[in-house]
Amino acid sequence: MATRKTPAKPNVSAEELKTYYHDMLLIRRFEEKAGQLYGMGLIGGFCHLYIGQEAVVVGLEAAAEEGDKRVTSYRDHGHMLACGMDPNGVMAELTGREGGYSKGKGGSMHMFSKEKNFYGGHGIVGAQVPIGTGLAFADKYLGNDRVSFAYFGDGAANQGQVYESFNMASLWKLPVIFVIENNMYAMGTSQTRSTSSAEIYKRGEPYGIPGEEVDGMDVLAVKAAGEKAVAHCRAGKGPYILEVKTYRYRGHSMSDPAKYRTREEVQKMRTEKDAIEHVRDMLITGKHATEDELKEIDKTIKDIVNKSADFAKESPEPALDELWTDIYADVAPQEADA
Ligand SMILES: Cc1ncc(C[n+]2csc(CCOP(=O)(O)OP(=O)(O)O)c2C)c(N)n1
Ligand SMILES: [Mg+2]
Repeated sequence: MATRKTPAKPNVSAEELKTYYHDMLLIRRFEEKAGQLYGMGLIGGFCHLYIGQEAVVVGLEAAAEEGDKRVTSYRDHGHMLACGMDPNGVMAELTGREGGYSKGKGGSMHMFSKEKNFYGGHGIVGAQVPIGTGLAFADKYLGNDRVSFAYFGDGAANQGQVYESFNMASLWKLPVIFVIENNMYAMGTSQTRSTSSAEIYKRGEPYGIPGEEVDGMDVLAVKAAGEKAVAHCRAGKGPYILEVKTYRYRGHSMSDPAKYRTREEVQKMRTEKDAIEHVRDMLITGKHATEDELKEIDKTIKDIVNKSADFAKESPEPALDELWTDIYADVAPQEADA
């Protein structure tokens, strides 16, 4: 894990810091609530929580602009909230209800928002990488200056399709940022047991893709790296790789007892590296916010999250005939846009 480079009093506005604090805390509290609902049997199937990794997506969203696109894996609730999707719709989808983003038929790993340019939620490890590359291809073809973020894990970085994507993205100078969220584990396998070369950000070198390592527990460092990558892509220079070092505090999914690492390892990360506590410290020590103001933010978030859980519980299950809808498109997308 890289050491933190952010000074105690960085050159950012109080408002900016408060926004990051808010956005990261929203993800954390939302995920904690999802974990509770799972425990109560209200969420079924798989559920992969993002707790610990919040600074990655919040930092990168701060570097993105309206119209940029994002696609990620099954560990996707944080990405949805960070790009502005409605917590009610996300929670209702988790509980398989009509009010969910996929009308309760997709669940945790299969949500999309055309409005927010969120292209999923993908359960097949690495599958989102060629999809993100394709999104960037579309933007290049259309001649706009949009950028796509393709997020994937350290485990997914060992997939062959990632390198096919690197090749095409570099060849055609596609505006895609490959974001490797290196949380040190792929299910129960640590990176040291699975990965021959530890510096994943260097794996673009044979394709001529620049890459860098980023401290993913420091939202300001992530944002700065994101801005650099975005500028590179928007200038037409092709893809960029960010290997963001992070850590997940919970198991791989809700059914993981996490026997492959020690409690002390998790505790050490939580106490020494937590991204939310770090911003909290900056806010308080830099006198950007008072304890009372932060309490107020905490309360606002608690209300949003509780409301989303109530909405999810009250929304009805999808009607039986919904089984036969949303299987094939009625109109081909090209015709719909014409
Ligand atoms: C093609 C494929 N192989 C295996 C799996 C089972 N699987 C699900 S998640 C996972 C680990 C992926 O780890 P990583 O890419 O590091 O992402 P993280 O879960 O840490 O976010 C595996 C092997 C799968 N879903 N798809
Ligand atoms: Mg991983």
